Amino acid sequence: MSIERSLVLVKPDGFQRGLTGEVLRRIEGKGYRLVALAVLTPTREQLAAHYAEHEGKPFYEPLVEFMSSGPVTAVVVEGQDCVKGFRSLAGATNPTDAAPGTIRGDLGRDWGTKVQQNIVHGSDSHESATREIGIWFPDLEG
Ligand code: DAT
Ligand code: MG
Repeated sequence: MSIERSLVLVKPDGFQRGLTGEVLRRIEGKGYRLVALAVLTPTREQLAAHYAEHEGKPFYEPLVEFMSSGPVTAVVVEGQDCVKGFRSLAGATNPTDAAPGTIRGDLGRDWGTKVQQNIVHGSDSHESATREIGIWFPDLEG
């Protein structure tokens, strides 16, 4: 049990659909704090760093293409075990599989959308969170 930070992105589909507020409401409702927030269109360089673990996979190029297609909201979230906790709020990667009650389960669209259009990103470990926060908020203090 520890207070930690996680890096959340409201992806271009979520941003475009006006779901940033809904995502933030769920994060704050859980008791997490917002430490930093920015609206920006990611560069391919940022995305290459962010998604380095997926380089070479079949979905990598479409993912980077999609993520650089428009603005996202990048958020640093802080709270008790919030890396795991936000992953629970987000639900399974594929919105079709995501449980009702989760962001992807409630808001993911199954009509003509691809898996990468799953509204949010959340860091998958404490180490990933530290690495990703450095990419999106290089000037943020500890
Ligand atoms: P997550 O975002 O749940 O951590 P991930 O890190 O495995 O999932 O993958 C990063 C993103 O890539 C994911 O949000 C959507 C996309 N993706 C993952 N697996 C995919 C697949 N099999 N086909 C298409 N897109 C995929
Ligand atoms: Mg991931």
